[in-house]
Amino acid sequence: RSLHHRSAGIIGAPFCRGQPRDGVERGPDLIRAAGLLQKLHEQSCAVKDYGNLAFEDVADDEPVGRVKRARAVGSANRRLSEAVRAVKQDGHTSVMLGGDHSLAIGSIHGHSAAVGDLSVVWVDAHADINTPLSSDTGNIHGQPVSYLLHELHAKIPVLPNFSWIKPCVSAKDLVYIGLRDVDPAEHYILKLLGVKVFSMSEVDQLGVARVMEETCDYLSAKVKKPIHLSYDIDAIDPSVTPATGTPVSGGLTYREGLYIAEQVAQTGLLSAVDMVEVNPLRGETDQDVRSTVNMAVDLLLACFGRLREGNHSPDYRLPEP
Ligand code: Z70
Ligand code: MN
Ligand code: MN
Ligand code: MN
Repeated sequence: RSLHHRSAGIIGAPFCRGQPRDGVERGPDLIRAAGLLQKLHEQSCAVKDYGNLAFEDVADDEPVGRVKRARAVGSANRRLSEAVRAVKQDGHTSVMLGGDHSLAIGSIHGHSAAVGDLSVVWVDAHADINTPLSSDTGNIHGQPVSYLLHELHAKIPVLPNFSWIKPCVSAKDLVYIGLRDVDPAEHYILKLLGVKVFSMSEVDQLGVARVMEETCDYLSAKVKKPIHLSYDIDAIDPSVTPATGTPVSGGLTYREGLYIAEQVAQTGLLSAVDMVEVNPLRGETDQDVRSTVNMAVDLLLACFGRLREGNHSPDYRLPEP
């Protein structure tokens, strides 16, 4: 299968209200400035840039219980959902550049609105599956999966600007890779629902090759659903990607992180990808930021078929003397 039958539809989502730290809204422009579009083009991938979404400022966004910035997060994700749905209806593989991980609500919701049932590969140090009531921090970037799962629907209270969200993912269609900072409530939920989890411990035990073999077997066992890859840059070890809100030691290496993206791409089922939590203000040096953004770009290139062994298009011909 050749590279250039895929096209990328890029949506920038400069949004940070799902967590407390400024800077993550700069992700989309940074990732573009590192040459993402040109590099995709150079690997024969058609690209359409839909630009950055404009999110409305929400006044008086007081906490609802412990949940912070619910109105802003609900409103931004409603816009994002419509945008991702349009990108999918235009026939592209959707690329959502965040922004914080609360944006997975709108991205996955809009993807599902366009294509129906899908599977989700969530690559992250965190499970992001707290319910609004189980969350200790109230930060919605630690909760997106809870709004999306059918099985947790009854545990989700009413929140302002959240009533449009309909759960659209089944627990059996979700796979986690890279977990190493999971709250007790999250661990309980993962066990209760029998979610497929490859924590860093399983990466240590099995190696990344078997983790991806099992992930792909698991997801293609019955019907082959389109895959939504939601990639939190903090899944990667902070020695490689320090410029993120909550770095957690013991993460995926550059090579393991890339291998995950390569293998998901090789299934031919990748239909949408999120690249989130790149925060330049959290890097101590320019090199910290460069290394983090470079990882994000390399992961996205792998999502569109770039292989470390090299690539060539099917019509390649050697120059004749
Ligand atoms: C914690 C919470 C978190 C980052 C998600 C942490 C959540 N479980 N942190 N992504 N970077 O607040 O719910
Ligand atoms: Mn901000
Ligand atoms: Mn996350
Ligand atoms: Mn995370």
